[in-house]
Amino acid sequence: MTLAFQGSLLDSGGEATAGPLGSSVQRTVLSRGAWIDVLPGWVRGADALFGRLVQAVPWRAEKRQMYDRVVDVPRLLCFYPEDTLLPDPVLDQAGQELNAHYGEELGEPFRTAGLCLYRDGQDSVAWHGDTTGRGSTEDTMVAIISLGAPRALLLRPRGGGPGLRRDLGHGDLLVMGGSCQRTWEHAVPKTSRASGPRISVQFRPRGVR
Ligand SMILES: O=C(O)CCC(=O)C(=O)O
Repeated sequence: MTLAFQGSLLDSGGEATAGPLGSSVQRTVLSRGAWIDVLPGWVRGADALFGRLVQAVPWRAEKRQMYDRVVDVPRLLCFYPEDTLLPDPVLDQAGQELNAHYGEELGEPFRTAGLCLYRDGQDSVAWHGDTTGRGSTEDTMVAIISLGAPRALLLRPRGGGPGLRRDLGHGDLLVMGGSCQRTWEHAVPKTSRASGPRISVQFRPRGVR
């Protein structure tokens, strides 16, 4: 696949690595037991990793029913279930570091990885919480690594109230925790601005989708 991508001037250009998560992770406490953690530029050499994933991942175009029509899902996807080989060793390393940092608080490991490729500003995901599984009834965590061109990830409380926005790309980490999947929603809206491609890698525990 060929996608025009402009790397970050801040990217180290070296080997991609995801090091230990320390005290530099910044937590923002939201309402109703939800929170987010953010660590900008966590994955070093993220642009090289982005380039490898574009090529190595068997990206799939999906369709979904919308009222009486079947429409294209506006992004490409690939899901790695529990105990499958991830498409790059840096993602295994990232998963291990996430488990080392969050394992005690989460009470279980992150086990699956969902990858999404937003090819340009017209690709998007609508407002939702990850409530297909246990996230509808239990506190949990979803950890997202963003690679490639930054896109806005918006969060808003269900039922109304002020939301927030984080622009994520180039190796940034955002973790949604506590009740975030059932009391808040998140979205990556379309943008009419020129936007390069972005990959989102979401680590989730067993039974959370
Ligand atoms: O692009 C992102 O980082 C968000 C992805 C997401 O919310 C999802 O796939 O459920």
